[in-house]
This record gives sequence, structure tokens and C-alpha cells, in this order.
Amino acid sequence: MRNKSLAFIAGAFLTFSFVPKALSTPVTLLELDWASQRVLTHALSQVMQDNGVETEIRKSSAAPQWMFLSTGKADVQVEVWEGSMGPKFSEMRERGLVLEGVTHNAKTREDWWYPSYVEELCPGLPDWKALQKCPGVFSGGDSVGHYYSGPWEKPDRARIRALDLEFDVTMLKSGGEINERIHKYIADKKPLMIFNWSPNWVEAVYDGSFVEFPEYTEECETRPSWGYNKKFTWDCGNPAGGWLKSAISTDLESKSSCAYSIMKNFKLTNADIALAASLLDVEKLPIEKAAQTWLEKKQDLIDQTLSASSCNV
Ligand code: TMO
Repeated sequence: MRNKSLAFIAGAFLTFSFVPKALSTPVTLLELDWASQRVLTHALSQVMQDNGVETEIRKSSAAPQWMFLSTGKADVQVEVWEGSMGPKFSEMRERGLVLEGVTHNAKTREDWWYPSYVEELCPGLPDWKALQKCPGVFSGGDSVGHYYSGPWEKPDRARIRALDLEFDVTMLKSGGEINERIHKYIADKKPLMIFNWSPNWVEAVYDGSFVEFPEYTEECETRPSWGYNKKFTWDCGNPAGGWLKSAISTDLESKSSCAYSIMKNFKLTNADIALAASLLDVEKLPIEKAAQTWLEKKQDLIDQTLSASSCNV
């Protein structure tokens, strides 16, 4: 009797282990290296799971996102920023390698930023021409100033050259390293010129401004004769009212119509994004807790998204 039931249990195990796995492959969301994107990726993953979609999260730096999204290794990138990713995203879309999810209801900016006490030391800011006269403020008196960039593709050296500026560029490795430097320099009231963006947590916590470079146009990047410098391109700033989009893979719709429809309806505002950034960077919540808190505060947005989606759980 006892043996029989053991045999039965063993048999049940065997049977189970030979049941073919569901043929679906998980929907893969890309988690990149700045706070709002990370929180929103975890929040979206949770929403999809709650609606019966199998998901996984793949961590990556920003540069290889296009490779992942175009080769079936990832399906979702929730924050594509015009200033740092616009041209690459447009190229990938034109080649049919990635699709747009939505254009969020947000206006974005990514550019050189400084805390406001710097204006006394370099009069004329935020106008960029002030930087031609006082690079030394940004390096403790050397003739060349220091600019701290992030790991997102910006041709800062080309812009520095085209605008006759004397700055060197140090690339920090993540949003976390940028945050640390901002906190530290402001605590010591040290001059700082650093890459920053909006919406972000910074504007809610510190006074500061973006440098007003010559206004962005596409021609600035393609026609040397355009603008301040007749010989070089990139003599302009990033877009001051840039777009924000989500990107999805060409596979997503066939993988999961529910996940696809969520991505066609999930639209964020500046406030939604700033909240996500501050839960991680100001409140210092662990990532899962930050995502959960964001979802609790944004229940209406999620309800709207789901009511427009084709998930039936
Ligand atoms: C891509 N980012 C928002 C950090 O500039």
C-alpha cells in the first residue's frame, strides 16, 4: 500500500515534469540606468503580471538597448528621450526594427545644468556665451573647465569644439553617480557643470538651471554652415521641449496582445516620471518598494490604461 502510493507520487512527478511548458516566451522589459526608468519598468512588469503576462526584466546600460529591442532579446523600453536617444530611435523605426509604443504626455529636457549659486561666479549664465569667459570657475581655476556627462550618447566634445568652449568631459557611469556628485558639490557649495534632465527629482530639491545653448534644430546636427560655427555641426543645445516615447519590439504584439495593448495605452506625464525618480533617488526606497508605491499612487492611471487595453483577467 505504502509502496503503491509512493509509486503513484513518483509517477505524478514524472508526468508533471514531462508536461510541455507553455509555448509562450516571457515579455522582456529593459531596465536601464536612471531612476524613473527603473521604477516604471518594475511597475509595468507588475501590471503585466497582474494581468496574466509572464515577464522578465533585463538590466542594461542605455547604449545596447537598440540591439536588444531589434533582435528579440527585449520587448519594452518605457522611456525613450528625444535629447539623448531621438536620432537613434528614429533611425531604428525607419528601418522597421523597433516600433513606437506611445508618445507620453510629457515635455523633456536633457542638457548641461548647474546649481544656481554658480551664476554669481560666472555672470551671464544661463546664456551659454558666459561659459566662454569663465571655464576656470568649473575647475578651481584651471584654464579648462570640467563638465560631467552621463553614459547616454551625447556628442559633448563636438559641441564644446563648435561653440569655442574650453571644457573637458568626464563621463559618469550612471544616474546614481550623477546624483552623488550633485549632492556632494551642492553640500560643499562647489561650482558644478553636469548633465541633468527634466522631469527628474533634482528640480524638486535643488535650485538650478539648464544652460541656454543656441536653440536645437535638426540642421544644427547635419549642416555645418548652420548657426554660430560655420565649419562644424553641433553648435546648438538639446531640444528644450523634447518628446518622450516608449519603444516596443516588433514581436511584442504576437507574444502578448495584452502586453502590447498596455504599451499602446500607458502614457505618462512629467509628474508621473518625477514621482518615480524621487521614490528611488530621494526617498531611497528599494526598487520593488518604489515600484509598488508608485502603482499605489497612480492607481487611476493604471485603471485607465487597463480599461483601454485588451487584457481579460
Ligand atoms: C536618459 N536620461 C533621462 C538620463 O537623460
